[in-house]
Amino acid sequence: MVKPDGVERGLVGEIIRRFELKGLALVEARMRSVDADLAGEHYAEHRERPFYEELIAFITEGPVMAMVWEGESAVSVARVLIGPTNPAAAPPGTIRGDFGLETTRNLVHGSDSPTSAKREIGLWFGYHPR
Ligand code: 3AN
Repeated sequence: MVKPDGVERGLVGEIIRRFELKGLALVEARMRSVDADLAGEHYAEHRERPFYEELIAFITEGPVMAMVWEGESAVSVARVLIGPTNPAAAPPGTIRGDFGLETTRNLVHGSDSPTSAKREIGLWFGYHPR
């Protein structure tokens, strides 16, 4: 998902370009705004964390580009392209390393496992892949 900061800064095309050049295939994309219910479901595992309120406020501040990408090791490959959580410490060449500075406004969300990806595809696109 391209988060509100990435959409607002006009980075959707650049982020899609990087995934496509790597060889992943875009199979779903939907630009949409996020209400507090969807945000809370999406980030349910972070509910007890100190940054939770800030995270929900941020993800609901403007539209996001939700996407489904397919390919060999898609989850781990996407996470390599995205880079570590804190953009200030992310290496150049990664999306966060090239375009971000702050941990909350870190441009992209990527599912952290195939199990999370299936749950999130259900949440955002309403179907459950095999
Ligand atoms: P990632 O997106 O790199 O998998 P997670 O799953 O640990 O990171 O955290 C989910 C989101 O919560 C991050 N993308 C980031 O926006 C936010 N977040 C994580 N850690 C912090 C933190 N220490 N301070 C502020 N926001 C954070």
